[in-house]
Amino acid sequence: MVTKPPASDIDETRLGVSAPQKKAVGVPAVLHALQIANEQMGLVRSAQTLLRINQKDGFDCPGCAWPEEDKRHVAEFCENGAKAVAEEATLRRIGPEFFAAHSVDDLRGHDDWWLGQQGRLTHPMLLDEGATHYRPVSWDDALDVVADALRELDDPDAAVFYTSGRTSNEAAFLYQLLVRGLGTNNLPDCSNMCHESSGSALTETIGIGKGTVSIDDIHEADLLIVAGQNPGTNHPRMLSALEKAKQRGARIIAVNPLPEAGLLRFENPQTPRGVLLGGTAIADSFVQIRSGGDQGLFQAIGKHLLEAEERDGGVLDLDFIAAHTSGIDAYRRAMTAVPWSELERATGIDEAGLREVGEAVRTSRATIVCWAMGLTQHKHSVPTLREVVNALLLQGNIGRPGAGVCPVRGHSNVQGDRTVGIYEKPGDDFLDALDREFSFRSPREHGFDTVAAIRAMRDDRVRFFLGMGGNFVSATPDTEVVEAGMARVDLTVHVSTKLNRSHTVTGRRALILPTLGRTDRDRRGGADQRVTVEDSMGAVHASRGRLAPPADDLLSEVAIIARLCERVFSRSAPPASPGGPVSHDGDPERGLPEHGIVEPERPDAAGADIPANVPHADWAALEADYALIRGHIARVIPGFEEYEARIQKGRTFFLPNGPRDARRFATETGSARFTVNPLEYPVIPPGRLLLQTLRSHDQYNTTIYGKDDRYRGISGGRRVVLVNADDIRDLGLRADQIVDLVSEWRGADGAMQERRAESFRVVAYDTPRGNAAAYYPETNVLVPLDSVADVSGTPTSKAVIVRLEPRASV
Ligand SMILES: Nc1nc2c(c(=O)[nH]1)N[C@H]1C(S)=C(S)[C@@H](COP(=O)(O)OP(=O)(O)OC[C@H]3O[C@@H](n4cnc5c(=O)[nH]c(N)nc54)[C@H](O)[C@@H]3O)O[C@H]1N2
Ligand SMILES: Nc1nc2c(c(=O)[nH]1)N[C@H]1C(S)=C(S)[C@@H](COP(=O)(O)OP(=O)(O)OC[C@H]3O[C@@H](n4cnc5c(=O)[nH]c(N)nc54)[C@H](O)[C@@H]3O)O[C@H]1N2
Ligand SMILES: [Mo]
Repeated sequence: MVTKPPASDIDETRLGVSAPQKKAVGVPAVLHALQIANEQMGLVRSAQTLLRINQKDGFDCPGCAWPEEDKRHVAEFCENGAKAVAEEATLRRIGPEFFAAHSVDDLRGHDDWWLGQQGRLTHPMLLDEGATHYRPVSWDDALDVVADALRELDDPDAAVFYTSGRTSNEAAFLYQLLVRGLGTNNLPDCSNMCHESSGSALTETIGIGKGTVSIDDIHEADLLIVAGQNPGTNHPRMLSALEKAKQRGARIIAVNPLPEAGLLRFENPQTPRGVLLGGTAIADSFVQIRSGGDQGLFQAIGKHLLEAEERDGGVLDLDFIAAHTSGIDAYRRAMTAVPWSELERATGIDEAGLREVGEAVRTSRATIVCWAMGLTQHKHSVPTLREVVNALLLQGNIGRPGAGVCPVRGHSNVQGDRTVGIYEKPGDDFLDALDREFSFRSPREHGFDTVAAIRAMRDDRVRFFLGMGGNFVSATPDTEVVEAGMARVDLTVHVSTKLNRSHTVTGRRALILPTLGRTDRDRRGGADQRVTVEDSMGAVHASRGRLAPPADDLLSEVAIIARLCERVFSRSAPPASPGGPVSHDGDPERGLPEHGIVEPERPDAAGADIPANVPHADWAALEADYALIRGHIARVIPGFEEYEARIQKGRTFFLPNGPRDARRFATETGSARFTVNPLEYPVIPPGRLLLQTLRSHDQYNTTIYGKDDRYRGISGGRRVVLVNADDIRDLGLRADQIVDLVSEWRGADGAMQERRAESFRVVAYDTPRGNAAAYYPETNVLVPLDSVADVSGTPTSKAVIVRLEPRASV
């Protein structure tokens, strides 16, 4: 049965627990990174590779989306960037022999750590219906299988096209064109599980779904609030920027249920000070908030500022408020009405503590709020982030130097993917421009996001699934539902660099299409190709790999998609010359599209399996020269003018950002919006805990590099649950005991549902009462599919109600 959880390859009996560390990085981190690099790549390749990370003519680190400083260090990488690179640039290979030796059943019995350790994929592999093993196929045959399945679909909405955020702008743009050319907007992506709440809240309130600060703003800020983020592990290069800000006199406040090492003290291995003097204390204050209490904290900040204005004046930026915002009166009334006692309950922090944070904000000349998953993966994440905006707007802290919102993105090109069209809810302006450029009519009906895609699979409405990178089965919530849903799909296809669980829990037929990663040389059309990516701060730059790819005939993502486009849009289709106008298929009302594009004629009987309405381009030429794809992007998406010229010069360029560039807010009201959001916070039933699922120091999402979480004092294993010592006692448990985690969720029908993750070791940890933490993806099985954030639909990975059940026998 496919839903059988993998046997853990990690021997959890060797798990060790010691005191968490109070500082991050430093020399041990560099040594650890080099050791992993050496194991995977050997010494020469390690040196060649690590020195090119994030250099001007090098490749973009696949580790995270934090931007590069303009003046680069010789080694512009961090421990975890080096691990990400080693994982990709490894010399280990898995070809047809590997798949002949391991049945899919066998592979399914391994965890993501073991699967990832096997090496780079080298050959397209097909799993026939009923077969026990994948078998090698030629690229042509593999792509024919995909194209045939796509042509045979009765309904394009029965196909799902997932994207993970490593895909380059060029590949992503071509991919969304393929999907829209087929007639659907079913483009769920990892962002749906990640920063979607940020996008939703920021678009509503400031008119752009992105952050408004640049790296210079970070350096210039007077106060930085880092909330719901663990940069010491997940964005280590951010610590260098925070250190620099500090040295210029900035104050840093960490808001987190956990005292994360990187936020407390940081040893920068790139400066003598970091190595010799014990580093910089990063956070001036650590606000140990109750999980899910952040909306209360930002309301408290707003309330404090409003009260101070009332009392003394001179606190608010009244000119900014008058010129650029709407809704202040209703917001003021709401903040007056919310009692301090309620804010204390939400945050677990007393009024004096809350006012202290408020004072830090009041006295700051320029404030930035940075955040990540601790703020985005709650039921009330969107209201929480609207409240962040409210607090900043009061002092005009958006669109001036050293101030703004800074959602710190995860995957290295997740922001770029969205910019170039990976979105299930595309806007009409974008689609109109796309249609004009490629002479077709793209679908207007919105598609599935990640959770909607899973529901559709569960309900047997999905015939085809394609994953452009990522590990859909492990990364998504409610693992058992997802795995059962995957098994109902006719054909599942994964374009991947490494083996993962999504290759083992498949549809009736399955394909693995191996591809190039960032570090690999990408030679097409006789030339080395560059790709481009956008960092967390809206800066676009080129990336070029140099390493010999794992196999000679490996195709890039661009090449794979271009060849699919060729097969489904061009083969045996009529010539691309437009015929008479035709109305959009299935919508006779619509008639000629507004922009007056003449759509191609319906093909005759000979081409009856070709959709009538397809994009037109010279697909082979695009594959041979990615600059042509950038040309299309430049014509379709504002801000990419002279894309190629700017990239050729090796420059980084900033995409336009209304709030940052000109305090222009493209919202419904045409101004930045104060909003009223009734206070929400999790209520934990007696005897239960609120579980957050988070990353260890040795993993990249579902890729598990190793078994340690050095800063948190965990070694040799991953099945731990971190619990407050008083809760352990009150629950009648003891530290080191093995328990099952059982989540409790009341379904729409009112019935209580339970989900179970077995055998976790209880570890006493400094976390607020009632809050617990355990690693993802082992705990995804506990997250109910229907437990999603309001508005954004993001799974509530940081808020799962659980009880701990002692296991009868250890
Ligand atoms: N090495 C490495 N780097 C990565 C990744 C990786 O897995 N490994 N993943 C990448 C991706 S895709 C992403 S999205 C980012 C993720 O980066 P993070 O968001 O830093 O990742 P998480 O481990 O989910 O950590 C969430 C943090 O929020 C805190 N937190 C949890 N609940 C709350 C809350 O209610 N309030 C507050 N204030 N804090 C809370 C947790 O204690 C933890 O410190 O990192 C990216 N970079
Ligand atoms: N419980 C819980 N669940 C979560 C989260 C959480 O905090 N808690 N976080 C969520 C977040 S923030 C995110 S972003 C998602 C991540 O979800 P995904 O992006 O789907 O997952 P990853 O683990 O990053 O994907 C790893 C796989 O990507 C493939 N890969 C790597 N590089 C490349 C490349 O260059 N090209 C291609 N084609 N493939 C490549 C490899 O085969 C590798 O196995 O998970 C989400 N799920
Ligand atoms: Mo993410």
